[in-house]
Amino acid sequence: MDKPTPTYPLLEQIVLPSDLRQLNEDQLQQVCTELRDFIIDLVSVKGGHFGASLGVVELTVALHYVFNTPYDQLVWDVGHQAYGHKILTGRREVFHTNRIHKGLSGFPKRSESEYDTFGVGHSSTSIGGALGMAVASKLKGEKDRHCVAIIGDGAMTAGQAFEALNHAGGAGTDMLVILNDNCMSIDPNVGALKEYLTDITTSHTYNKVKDDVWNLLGKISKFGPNAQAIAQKVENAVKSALLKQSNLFESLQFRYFGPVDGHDVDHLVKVLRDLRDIPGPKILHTITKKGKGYAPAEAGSPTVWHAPGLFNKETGEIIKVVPKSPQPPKYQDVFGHSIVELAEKNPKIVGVTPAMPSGCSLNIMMKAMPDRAFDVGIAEQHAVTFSAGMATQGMVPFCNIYSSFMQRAYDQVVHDVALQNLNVVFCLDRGGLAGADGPTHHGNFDFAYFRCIPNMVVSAPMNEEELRNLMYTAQLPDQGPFSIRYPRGEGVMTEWKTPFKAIKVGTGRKVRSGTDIAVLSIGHIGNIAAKGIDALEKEGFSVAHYDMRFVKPIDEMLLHEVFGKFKHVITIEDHAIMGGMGSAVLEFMGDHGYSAHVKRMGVADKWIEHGTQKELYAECGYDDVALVAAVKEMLGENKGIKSAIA
Ligand SMILES: Cc1ncc(C[n+]2csc(CCOP(=O)(O)OP(=O)(O)O)c2C)c(N)n1
Repeated sequence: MDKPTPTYPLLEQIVLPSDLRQLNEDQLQQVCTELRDFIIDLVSVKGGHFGASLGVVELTVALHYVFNTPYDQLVWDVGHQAYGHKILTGRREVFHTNRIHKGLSGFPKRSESEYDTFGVGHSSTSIGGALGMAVASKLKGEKDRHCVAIIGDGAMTAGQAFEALNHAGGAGTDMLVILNDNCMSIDPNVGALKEYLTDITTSHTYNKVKDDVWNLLGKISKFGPNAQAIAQKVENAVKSALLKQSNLFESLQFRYFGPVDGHDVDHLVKVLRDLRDIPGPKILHTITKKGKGYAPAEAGSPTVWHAPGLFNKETGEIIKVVPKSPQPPKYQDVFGHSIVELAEKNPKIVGVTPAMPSGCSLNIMMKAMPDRAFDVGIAEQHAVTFSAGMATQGMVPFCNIYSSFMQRAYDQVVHDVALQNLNVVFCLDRGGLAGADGPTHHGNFDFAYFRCIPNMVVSAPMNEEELRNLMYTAQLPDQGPFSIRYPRGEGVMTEWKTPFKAIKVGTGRKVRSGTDIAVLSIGHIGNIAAKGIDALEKEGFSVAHYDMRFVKPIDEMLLHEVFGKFKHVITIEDHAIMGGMGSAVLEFMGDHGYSAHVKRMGVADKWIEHGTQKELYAECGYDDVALVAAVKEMLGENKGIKSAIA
């Protein structure tokens, strides 16, 4: 029987980068074509990040071709663009499990592969990570080991990236930073750095110097051991240009090379070979296009094609499942529309997002009120301090940051906002288990990390109406620091445009009465708990349900009622068990001398991998099924039937 024609003839010969390195240089373009097709074929039917990986296909192939990976260390920033890297490093055959429960992670992960040198998901860590590796190599005497950070122009806007450049440049460390410039973050990149990179790309001076530099670099391989001398000449050439135009990276003592076409794999191979042999800190500026090589993505919005979901790869049509009946909106969209409504009435309200306008839906306000809504770049710390500054002047900033990214800005929350008791409203999006993005993006810690900060109000709505009312309450005069956290995805109310009403801070509400046991929930997970309680009622259990709304101040009146009436209490939250709402309830019980059997349901003290939210709630044991089981375990299987008979 004839062998079937391989779909990806060259790619299928590559299990590891060592196989890639066996190929001739003139085969690399074909590898790029096949790698791109492979990504398109799989992401179109499985979903995931898309545009960024297509944009670095040539860079990925060239890096693994030139560098001796995994001995040489490639450090990808954010990691959403590393699909090509994964496919070339032993994971092609299992790539169809990408982002699926128990499958490959959507981001580089040390435990997954020795080629994944640094776990990532949050941005702007690559330069610092690679610098640490380079310094460690030097200390260990590994003179032949190369460390390369690959960072996008969006990720480069973060202070952390500049902190690392500053350190590396000052220390003169041998390392290469590749600045992959596609002018895009998820949304269009913002700020002065973006303008600067555009200027440098189009500057005649630099293009002239670039040619001089390449001429010199062309000689470097011939010079071999004299690389240092050549490097000096390169430096002088660039420095002479600096007299005419200063270069930001040069002033940080990096040697700057480029810009080069990041889609010309042959040229990239030559350039990387040359740079590999130049000592000291170097930066190579590559110009790429997000979605490169897939016409609908190149022609369409890079924001949409960042992670488009499933699509028909022939037509480029993004597949949208049209529900038969109206569905509840996403919490994100309720936030986006409600802030505009509130801001129309209250001129002090402003909106702030660190680079997530589409993700958190602040883009609705940016469109409606461009002067009052700010995308500050990937700069969570700055977003918080900037909000604090505005709050000192009587503005009411709604600073919307994903729960896991807020971890970056903890000191700013403590020092700049809470200590000064400023009225900044923190809207924590993606609170709880975030789903397919996995542990880097789960927002499991915010109740715990905010609850211990004096002045901070910590709240979470159970539905759209509560989100709107909490937002309304938070902008009333003199509220101080106020956090409102909600999960990724849809709420529960199709009719969600409810009139705004103030909620008394620190009050929960009784959702349903009962006599056998009390379930205390916080946030959206309360709806899933309610499903379990429905099932339990059908079996004859009488379960009281309270929606706490606030973790802090916690509703003490409500808790006196609960502990006065019930010997069995369950707390349930989409959050780490340690330090969250359940912990606050236990503290109350201890402080007031109550005694009851309290079971806390939430995320145990371990890392939770990726999967759908539903899969993860089940895995972590706090979905409706787990609640039914927990109630039965606490009360005894037949308690419901007995109480029904009695
Ligand atoms: C600390 C942090 N904030 C926000 C994000 C969300 N995020 C993921 S990718 C991305 C854009 C990155 O842009 P860039 O570095 O230019 O890479 P590109 O997608 O353009 O290749 C953002 C904002 C994140 N991953 N980490």
